Amino acid sequence: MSSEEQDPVKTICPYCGVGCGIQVMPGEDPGDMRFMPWGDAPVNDGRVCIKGGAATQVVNHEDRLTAPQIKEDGEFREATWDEAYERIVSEMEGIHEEFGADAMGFFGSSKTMNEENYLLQKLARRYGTNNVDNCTRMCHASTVYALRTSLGAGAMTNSMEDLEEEADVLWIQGANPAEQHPIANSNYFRQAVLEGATVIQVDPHANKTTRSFDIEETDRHQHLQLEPGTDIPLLNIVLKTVLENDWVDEEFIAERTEGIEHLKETLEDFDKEAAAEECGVPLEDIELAAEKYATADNATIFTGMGMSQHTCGVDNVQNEINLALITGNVGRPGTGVNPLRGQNNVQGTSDVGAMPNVLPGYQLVDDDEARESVEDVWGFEIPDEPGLTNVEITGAIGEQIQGMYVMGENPIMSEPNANHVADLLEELNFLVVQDIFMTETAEYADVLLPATTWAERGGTVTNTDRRVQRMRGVEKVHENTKHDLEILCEVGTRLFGEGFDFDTPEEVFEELRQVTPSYHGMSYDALGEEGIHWPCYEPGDQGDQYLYADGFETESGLGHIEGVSHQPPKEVPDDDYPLILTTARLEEHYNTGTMSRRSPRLNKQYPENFVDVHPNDAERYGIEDGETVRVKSRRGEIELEAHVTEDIKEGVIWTTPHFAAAAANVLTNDVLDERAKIPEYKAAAAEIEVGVEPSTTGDAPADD
Ligand SMILES: Nc1nc2c(c(=O)[nH]1)N[C@H]1C(S)=C(S)[C@@H](COP(=O)(O)OP(=O)(O)OC[C@H]3O[C@@H](n4cnc5c(=O)[nH]c(N)nc54)[C@H](O)[C@@H]3O)O[C@H]1N2
Ligand SMILES: Nc1nc2c(c(=O)[nH]1)N[C@H]1C(S)=C(S)[C@@H](COP(=O)(O)OP(=O)(O)OC[C@H]3O[C@@H](n4cnc5c(=O)[nH]c(N)nc54)[C@H](O)[C@@H]3O)O[C@H]1N2
Ligand code: SF4
Ligand SMILES: [Mo]
Repeated sequence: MSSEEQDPVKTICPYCGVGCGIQVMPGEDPGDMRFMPWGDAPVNDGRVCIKGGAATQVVNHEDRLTAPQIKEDGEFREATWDEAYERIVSEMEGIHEEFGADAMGFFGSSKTMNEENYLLQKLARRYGTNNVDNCTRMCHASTVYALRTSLGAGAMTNSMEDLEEEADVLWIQGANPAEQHPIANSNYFRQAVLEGATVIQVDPHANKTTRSFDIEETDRHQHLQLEPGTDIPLLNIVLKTVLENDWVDEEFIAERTEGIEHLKETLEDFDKEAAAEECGVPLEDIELAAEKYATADNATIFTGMGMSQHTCGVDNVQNEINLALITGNVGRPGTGVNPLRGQNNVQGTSDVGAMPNVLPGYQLVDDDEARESVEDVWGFEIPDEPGLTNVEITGAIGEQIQGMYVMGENPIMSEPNANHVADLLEELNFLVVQDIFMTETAEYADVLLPATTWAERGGTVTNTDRRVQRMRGVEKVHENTKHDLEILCEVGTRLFGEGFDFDTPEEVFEELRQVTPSYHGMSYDALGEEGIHWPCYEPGDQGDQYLYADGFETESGLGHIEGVSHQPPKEVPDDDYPLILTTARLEEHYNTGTMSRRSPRLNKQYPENFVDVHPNDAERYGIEDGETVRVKSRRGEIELEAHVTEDIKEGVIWTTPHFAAAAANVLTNDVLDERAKIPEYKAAAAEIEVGVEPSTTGDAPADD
């Protein structure tokens, strides 16, 4: 078929959780597909960031996996699908027989669709285990925990549209939307700023967000450049200032919240001066920010990885909730506590139950009534104890865990303390990896299954403001690859005989919505091109733009306030490791880089990793800008280029998790927040060594 005969398909960008609509234009050959803007796409009105525009670049990359592979004597050999399936079935049955169902762990993928993750978690549960998780664990698990416990739902309280129109103050803490959610920033936040909104950014690192609103020289902009891991004391200063000045919303507190007394007690002896010292931010700056937030008509909080990825991640977000609740900034347009969700489908992957403690629709596995209602549809018994999280699954290799099924994740690069993860994967008895590329993790697989990419298939994904949207694909590029959905149906059918017999994503969606109350009213037809925000309980519901207008979804119906106290990161600087290392992202790269490092346009600006060092630290160590240095932590070391810049705070160094050749997670600490089980990616003690010969091998170079 020639390109004239084929229409472009409307789909969703495969990168971040903003969920921008794009079009894919089929070419002469399936591999020639091109990006086309989708002019009136619901979220982005046709605009895209550099990643959206480059999204089709990796679809036909020469590194695509094109046939199943099985490892024999340490080497991969090409296999037929039949052989690959047989091997998976016999190994999984063997593990079940010898060690029991809980010896397997399953990783869902926020790079794949709702239908696929739904099937993956159903497969795990049919196998007999709740050991199923997804990247939300490493991402917003703590945010979700705090929001669910204190407000009701683990999602953005508001939507990008209402924030643009109504917000007077944007409080952005530990998030960098100009790079990580560029279209949210440019279409919505920037618009709010053009209409007069004030921006308060709390981040140890200056970045494109700091500079993106063109108001940084005005009194409508503050950047509170704190020490990593001091967000609780900073917010406690804010809270105490608000209480002292009576900038609270008494009526809201009285009618809609509980716990104010606990907060007041916690702050009673709290010393603001000492805390400001600890944060490394002048007290008056924090007090001024408190005044701006609390005295605005509508103020909204955006919260990101700088808050969530700490051992005190749940408490970090609880303190943001405290601030929103005591000032009555919840339940109206332009307010709320809003995590910008990470991957294009991380919200949906969690919604459909790819988590160890919840079934589809966040129904608790240990709630008998909820479990039985799902069992009625599925026709088998679901284990009633929560399973292991993804970081716990890898951690239990060699003990409880004998086998893993990893669909579209790259844990050896994304989990903390990566050298240890590599040792564990080496020990694992059986590993299936289902991916589009030979990733760093896939190298360890026993069976490697080649999936099609986002551009080649359909399904639904759920964006950061709970909008469920349809993806549509064009022709397959490689004949012998399969859609994730097809693979899971075949594995499920071969293992269990029934329950996995679906021909299309729509058929899966029809079952999914029966067991997911907040999706119950949706259908492919109703989703159309606009999508629908959840909750959508009944057909015709158009979902809510913002939550909690009348009440919270907690047991008492009240918003839960709870005072929290400073808990420093588990590793703090000392004589051996005197610096604090934090890690975060770049606009041009994406997570473990499997896609962005292979995209010529995305890989161009930063083909290799680097570390930002403050000029005073550079002087002390004798580091020249551009020089190769060795960064060490208690767990490992990497070599990379030093960028000397005032963007980072003195005593802090900043690097990215995107590159295999200088993998940041070799350094990071694998300690977890006790409740949410999220690792502390944002603070580890580190040291720099100079006098390192620059290495000649970098990460996958690519030309545009
Ligand atoms: N371009 C691009 N976009 C992405 C991604 C990507 O890799 N690249 N990944 C997607 C995913 S999965 C996610 S989860 C989101 C993440 O999006 P963000 O939440 O924006 O994530 P990060 O860039 O990791 O961290 C945000 C900020 O936290 C700051 N920070 C570090 N330590 C601290 C601290 O202790 N306190 C505070 N207050 N701030 C701190 C960092 O300097 C950084 O500016 O982005 C999504 N979008
Ligand atoms: N140091 C440090 N580490 C971090 C973070 C940090 O801020 N600092 N952030 C954490 C966060 S927020 C996250 S979300 C995690 C991300 O961790 P991961 O989810 O492990 O990382 P990704 O690179 O997004 O991996 C997605 C995988 O899916 C594959 N893939 C893409 N499309 C498809 C498809 O259609 N089908 C299949 N089967 N596979 C596909 C990709 O090739 C890739 O291997 O990293 C965490 N790690
Ligand atoms: S903002 Fe996110 S969804 Fe939109 S084009 Fe960029 S990466 Fe894609
Ligand atoms: Mo993430």
